[in-house]
Amino acid sequence: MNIEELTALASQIEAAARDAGAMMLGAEADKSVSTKSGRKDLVTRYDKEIQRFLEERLLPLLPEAGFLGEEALGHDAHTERDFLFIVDPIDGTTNFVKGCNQSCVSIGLGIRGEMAVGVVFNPYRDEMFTAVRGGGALLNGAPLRIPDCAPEDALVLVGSSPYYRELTDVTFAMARLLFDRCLDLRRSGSAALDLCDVAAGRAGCYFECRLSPWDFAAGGLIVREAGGVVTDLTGGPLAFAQKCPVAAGNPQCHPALLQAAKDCGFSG
Ligand code: LIP
Repeated sequence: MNIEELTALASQIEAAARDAGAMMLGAEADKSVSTKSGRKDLVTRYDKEIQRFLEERLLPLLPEAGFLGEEALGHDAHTERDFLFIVDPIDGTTNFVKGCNQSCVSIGLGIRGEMAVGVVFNPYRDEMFTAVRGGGALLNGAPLRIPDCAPEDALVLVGSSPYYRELTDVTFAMARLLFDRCLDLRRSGSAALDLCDVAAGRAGCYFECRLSPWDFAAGGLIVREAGGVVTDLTGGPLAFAQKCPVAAGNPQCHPALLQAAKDCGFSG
């Protein structure tokens, strides 16, 4: 697919994301909350309903694609296919449950293992972040170019990996080092929105010691296409087929994340 074809597809993905966002805004107070891997890993009936909705909207656009969603809905994701949608129907589910208004719909499209389209929609702020590989990144249609700034002038977004308690000590050790070396810390609770805030220059960098592909697939491309750097915490490439650590930042701040991981003995 060329950039023009990917851009046309991105517009259709945006429309689906916007309709999914409307489902979030229309949610009733009773969200039928349950837990998955542990007491901190929440899921609601809306996560599942929105994922089903997106599957019905997106697969007709690319019938040959697989669909990897966060919620297990009982059928094969076909991750072996050349085209693969990687979808978090509600990124920031705990925020959604608690009414924090800091959640989004995250839709990525991978082609033979490389991200080609990323769409993240924040319905609470009506912000549509979009990226096409080689075609740049947009916020509500306006080009995004990540501003560079030194770590000492940067906000650092921290992901606390709440589902992986074995990573708590190293996460907070890294946060402590970065608190000293940078301007200040922030924790939003949505990896995809954190990545978009880096792309928009609202923060200099973001790290999280373990994320699932649906958390970072779309946002990672948006950061890259805005001129940022996205790797794992050793500086290696992100793998979209598995959980991995994520380090994203403007070119001056990204190295500070890798240094903090090294100084704290992060081993992945
Ligand atoms: C969440 C991420 C967040 C991370 C949580 C969780 P979910 O995604 O966006 O940054 O700290 O562990 O992975 O589960 O709300 O879709």
